[in-house]
Amino acid sequence: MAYFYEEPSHTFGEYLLVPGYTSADCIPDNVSLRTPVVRFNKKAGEQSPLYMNIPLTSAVMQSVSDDKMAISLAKEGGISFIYGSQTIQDQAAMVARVKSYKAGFVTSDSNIRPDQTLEEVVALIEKTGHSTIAVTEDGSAHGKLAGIITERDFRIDHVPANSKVSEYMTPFKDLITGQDGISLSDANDLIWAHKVNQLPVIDKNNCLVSMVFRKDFDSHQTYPKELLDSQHRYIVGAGINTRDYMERVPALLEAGVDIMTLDSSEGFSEWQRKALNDIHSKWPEAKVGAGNVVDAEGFRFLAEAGADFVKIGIGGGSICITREQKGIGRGQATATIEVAKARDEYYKETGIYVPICSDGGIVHDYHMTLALAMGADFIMLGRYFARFDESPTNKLIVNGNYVKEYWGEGSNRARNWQRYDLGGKKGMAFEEGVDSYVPYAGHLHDGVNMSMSKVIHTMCNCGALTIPELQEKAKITLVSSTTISEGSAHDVVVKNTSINS
Ligand code: RVP
Repeated sequence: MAYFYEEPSHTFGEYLLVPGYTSADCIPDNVSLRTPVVRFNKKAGEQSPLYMNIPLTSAVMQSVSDDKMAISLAKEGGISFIYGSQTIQDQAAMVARVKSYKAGFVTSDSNIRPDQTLEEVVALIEKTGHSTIAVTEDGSAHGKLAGIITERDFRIDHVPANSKVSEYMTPFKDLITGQDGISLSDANDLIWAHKVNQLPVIDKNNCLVSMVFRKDFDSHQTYPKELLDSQHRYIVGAGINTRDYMERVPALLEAGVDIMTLDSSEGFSEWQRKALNDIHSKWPEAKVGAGNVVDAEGFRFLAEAGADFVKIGIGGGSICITREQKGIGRGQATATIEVAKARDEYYKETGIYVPICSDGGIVHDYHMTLALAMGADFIMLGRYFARFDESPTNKLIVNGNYVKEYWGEGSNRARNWQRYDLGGKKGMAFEEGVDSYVPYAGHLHDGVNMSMSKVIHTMCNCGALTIPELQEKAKITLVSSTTISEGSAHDVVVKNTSINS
């Protein structure tokens, strides 16, 4: 006979945290959001081989995690999992770009040739959002430097037709440049000494290596939590599938990937066990998460198969229609609570702590705190990150509002059928995700800082200075639907509706 769960499953919106005692030292400045990502022998006093400084990862999705997102999130202390629904070469190239990015040194593929026109400069400025464009002899990223053109060199509202870049640019002979190998602080000294806004860094053949911008040096100073490897490169993750991992994994490792995850809508499967086993036997150093699962049995299966972390969630993603299409899934809060219990039992039995990640379904910032309080070591978000400037998708105006595009990996647009693949040839692919717009939310740095600030404040209300302490001390209550409506402004006419939740 089928198994029936006695209780309905619940999601984050149905819970609240009841504050605990806040002592005098329980202040936001003392809170640490550091959290483990990879399994470790906790009983033996070991540390996880990989920690994050904030408990956020960006989803393995075309519309969320590319190299630009990965750099931006690593600056904040989290990890992006670069999407796997692209060729092995393209994905490995994205990983390599993150690993070769030197904070403060920018390499742009969007350069221009001296014989191109100002109209083309304007189009490039509009496309890239950069106000300074390097001019190289052949227009390539590392071509011989011919000059620099910025939007201050001509009137963008009166662009003379057919004018050549060479007539308006600052030519090479008049540029202040730095030599390859210059440190960021020396580059910054040159920028200030010569009152320029940017410094092209060139090699001995006068070919462009990178650019340093005045604003980047300043911003570099504002990332105290940036997540770096032992060689001071940004940490980056990547999604893999259960079909081509024997080719994809070595390419990603070669590119310098720090952590991978099997990306599947349903991970309690023979294919995930086999993939984990094959990968760990061939590349013992490789770190691979697995999922998604929604119960204790699924967790134990993947933990025993060697998963370095386990991802939780089926059907709760904002763009996900799996529950409608196939009728599988579980409320994200219930799934997280049950898997967290299973993680703790597994630790008691084996001494091994396998971190768990609550994936999808975060709508309000406080849902992040709830997911952590319910036992998640970290969280994966798609919709949240898609809204920022740094996501790979177009920013558009729809009905007078700025939006960004956001589509599911199971949508016709992404065509990531591997994520839903059950092996064999039978059956037709059908959509498990939608293509959508999400409200535009500005810079990732501002958004993430605001969200983490809320998480930290709530932790203080619960008397917790660390995520494990929150998990131990949190008092979590289910609430009625009227309690939920009491929680937002009610019985008043709100004047300012811009409060960011
Ligand atoms: P959300 O943050 O609620 O937007 O959810 C993102 C998560 O949704 C992803 O990390 C993934 O687990 C899941 N997803 C991605 N594509 C689809 C789909 O097309 N159904 N679902």
